[in-house]
Amino acid sequence: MSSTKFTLAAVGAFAATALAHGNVVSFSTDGKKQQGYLMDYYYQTKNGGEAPKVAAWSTENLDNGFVDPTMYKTSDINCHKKAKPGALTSSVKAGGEVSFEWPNWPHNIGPVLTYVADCGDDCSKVDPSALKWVKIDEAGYKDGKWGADKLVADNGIWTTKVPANLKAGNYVFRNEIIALHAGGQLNGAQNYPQCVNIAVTGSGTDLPEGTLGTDLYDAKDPGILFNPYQGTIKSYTIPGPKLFGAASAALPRLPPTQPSEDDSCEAEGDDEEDDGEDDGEDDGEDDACEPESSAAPQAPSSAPAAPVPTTMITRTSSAAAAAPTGDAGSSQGVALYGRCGGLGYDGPTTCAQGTCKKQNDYYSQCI
Ligand SMILES: [Cu+2]
Repeated sequence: MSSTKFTLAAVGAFAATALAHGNVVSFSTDGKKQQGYLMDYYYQTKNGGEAPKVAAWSTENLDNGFVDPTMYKTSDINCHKKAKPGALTSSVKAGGEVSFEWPNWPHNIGPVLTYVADCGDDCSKVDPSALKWVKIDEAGYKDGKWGADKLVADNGIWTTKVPANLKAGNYVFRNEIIALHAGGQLNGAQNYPQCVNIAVTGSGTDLPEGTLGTDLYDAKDPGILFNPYQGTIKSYTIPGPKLFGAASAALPRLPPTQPSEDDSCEAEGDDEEDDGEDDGEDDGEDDACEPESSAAPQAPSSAPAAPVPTTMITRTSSAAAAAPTGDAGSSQGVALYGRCGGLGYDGPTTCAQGTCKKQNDYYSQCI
């Protein structure tokens, strides 16, 4: 995993990891809560099951990690790694609100942005690399606070107002946090994009030309290669295209800041070896998207019962974290991609196929 390599390279033998926090586990439109994509669904599918149909996009964000600037010119910058469109489409009124839930969000340094991309007749069939993004919401650095400070203060809920004049139609909404605690070094920024299909209703007609995902950012943009530990921050240029409805006068672009040599953030580089399971245990209440109320997504019954952390727990780990070793030759045992260990688990620990690998303290898996 490139993020693992990067973090390990950056911080040496040790890295602090935070519990899972890289996925939007639920979202709300006009106050109505709906199911997000959970990493459990990925494992369910791998186990031959069927994942619930949701409007949120699936990803293969198996380490609850991020997209880094070396991936800005790949399709993964659109909606995270190997993202595929959600099967459903939710809806919101123009002028209404969409909220995204990022449980246990630990990074308070960096901007938060929301984009929409017109997906034509059917968002469930769209190719992410063809989407053209229009930024409808951005929070950079203001009055001593980052956008992400607000997200943390609001318990991981980010709320975006849909422009009242936005053209009615089907959109992919893209909420993104760019964590900059390591942004002082080249390719140290961490982008966490998450996508959901939402139709905007109303009578709006405005929709500016959008920007392809691969054109959104550059590794050396002043708001990407940015040292947040430079003392008093006098100005911060939010990356990406201009905001919907903003005047077209371009803001002066500052030269990129010097990469910092002694980045105190390095001690908290993270995200490798985060767990590959959800931490938001949504109860499935009011989960259904409107188009398929008879097929309401259910909480996966085989979901590993991970304790929901109430605070961010930091621990140190090395790449050689102990993992129970499965007996790959056994004809008995856990199926490929099944759970084979972790705190609170008391099932079989040998794998019928593959090897039992520790993903985190709560989850080991036959892979
Ligand atoms: Cu992180």
